Amino acid sequence: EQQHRQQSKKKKSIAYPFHDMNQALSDRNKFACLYPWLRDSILTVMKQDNELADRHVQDYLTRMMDYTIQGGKYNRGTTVVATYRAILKRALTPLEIAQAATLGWTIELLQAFFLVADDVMDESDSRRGQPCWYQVDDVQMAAINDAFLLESFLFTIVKQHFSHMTCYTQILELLLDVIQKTELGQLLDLQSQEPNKEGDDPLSHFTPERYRLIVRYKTAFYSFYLPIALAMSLAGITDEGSYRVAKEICGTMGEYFQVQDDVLDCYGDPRRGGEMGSDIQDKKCTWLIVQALQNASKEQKRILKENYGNANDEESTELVKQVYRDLALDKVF
Ligand code: GPP
Ligand code: MG
Ligand code: MG
Ligand code: MG
Repeated sequence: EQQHRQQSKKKKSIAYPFHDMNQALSDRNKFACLYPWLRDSILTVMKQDNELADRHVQDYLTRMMDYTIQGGKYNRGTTVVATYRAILKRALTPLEIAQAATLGWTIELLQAFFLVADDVMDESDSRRGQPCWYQVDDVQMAAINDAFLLESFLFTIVKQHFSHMTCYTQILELLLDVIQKTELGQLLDLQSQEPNKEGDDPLSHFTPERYRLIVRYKTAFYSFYLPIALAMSLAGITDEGSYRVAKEICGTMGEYFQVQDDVLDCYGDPRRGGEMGSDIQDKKCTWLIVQALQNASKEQKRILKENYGNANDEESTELVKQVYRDLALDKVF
């Protein structure tokens, strides 16, 4: 409590859209209400500081942000609000909701930054039910720059809203640390897909240890640990032990989440909101292939080696899926 009262070093009043924060709306709806306001405040900063009032620039940025940031489930963003409330153990004031939601939006921007770049690297076609941003006709490789911009915008928001508070440095360090960890996770992920050298066992990297490392770094830090840790920072928690415990628990949750995602990629129903899976063709290090290799007979291993990661080959994919079925991996899950 005392730490919390000391949070604001100086007084700074930000004209949050309190009207929306006061309404009887769910956290998710209050969270969503804040988006146009935050987007426009980023655009205003661009106009003021960088003389970027040019209509072309403003219109492009508006379109780019609307396209890439919106449309997700906002689980990460709204978790900041829920965690903040859980830590303070009481109802939040409209200001507290607005602050926690703003911090939540920084994770949504971070996620947009990652996904725009990831779709280029993975040569994906669609995301959240629409073409990937780099697949839009007049965007293409400008998407790489847009990913960098999205990253920079999240720090614009953090500066605007939290630079007057004692938790500012902690928030910045958390974000920088988690960005680095996710990028290292992406590296591990990309390396597991690399074509093998002649004579190598093509699936030798797909071990449980390797899997665990990839998903903790690529997914768990930014999806599970970051929302909790940001809320902890906002609430004035500073002792490192608490963050260590949170990191451990969130790592396990993130691992479970990714295992589920991998299972849905193969067994999910595209008609019920899932995308058509492509992990087998893309030679992804998934929970399913790791499990299969752990339990496969010699003959099944041979089938997996010959057919895993054969892009655009439906027959190969079907053979891999048959091994998964024979090993009853859905039951194992
Ligand atoms: C998506 O993983 C990628 C990330 C969450 C991290 C990206 C990090 C960068 C530094 C770019 P994926 O490719 O396995 O998932 P999806 O199926 O959603 O593309
Ligand atoms: Mg991808
Ligand atoms: Mg990827
Ligand atoms: Mg997946």
